[in-house]
Amino acid sequence: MRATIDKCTIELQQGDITEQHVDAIVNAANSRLAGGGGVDGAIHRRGGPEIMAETRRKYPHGCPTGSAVISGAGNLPAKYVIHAVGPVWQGGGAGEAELLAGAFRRSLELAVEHDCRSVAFPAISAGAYGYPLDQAAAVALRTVIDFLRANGRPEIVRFVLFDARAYGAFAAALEQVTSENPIDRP
Ligand code: AR6
Repeated sequence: MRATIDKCTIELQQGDITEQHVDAIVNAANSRLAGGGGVDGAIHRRGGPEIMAETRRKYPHGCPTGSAVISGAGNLPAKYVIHAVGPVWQGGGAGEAELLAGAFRRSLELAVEHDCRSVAFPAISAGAYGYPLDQAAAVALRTVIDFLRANGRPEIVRFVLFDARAYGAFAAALEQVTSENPIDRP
């Protein structure tokens, strides 16, 4: 599924983010940038030790929740890995939506600053961090659409969803967001 915002495209795809041939892939990291399971585990496993060596050197204090930092991509096909830190779900009253939006916004800013034309995101916070998938999808898509409208870049933003349930949640949220706020949906 895809949607067009001005000259940019949002794509939804089911698959593995480590296999994406895009300029930057986004990691669902933790604030210590210490590695872990899920997307983070897959990225460091396939990308090799270079990635963590670089983040340790450049970001010894980690990255605050709601923000992101950038590194090279080691052995992965992408050029960069953007390490975004989403919030742990605590019921919705602890500023989770704003923190999740911040992680997406800062990732997109870093992508633009590094001239990335294509960026792939996972469903940040919707795995180990427990953010309800439908709500995570709505925040992610609204934030990306607002950013693309304001900045006209990056050209391609792809959401790579690991399973059919996550794909379905993002597809439903994209339908919903685009019907509230009509955009071109070929
Ligand atoms: N490609 C795309 N999506 C994936 C992949 C993959 N290879 N693997 C898992 N997913 P999570 P979080 C999906 O847990 O919730 C780590 O330990 C997964 O099904 O990776 O932000 C970090 O170190 C889910 O829908 O990220 C942190 O401590 C989504 O990606 C913590 O987990 C996000 O799940 C971050 O938790």
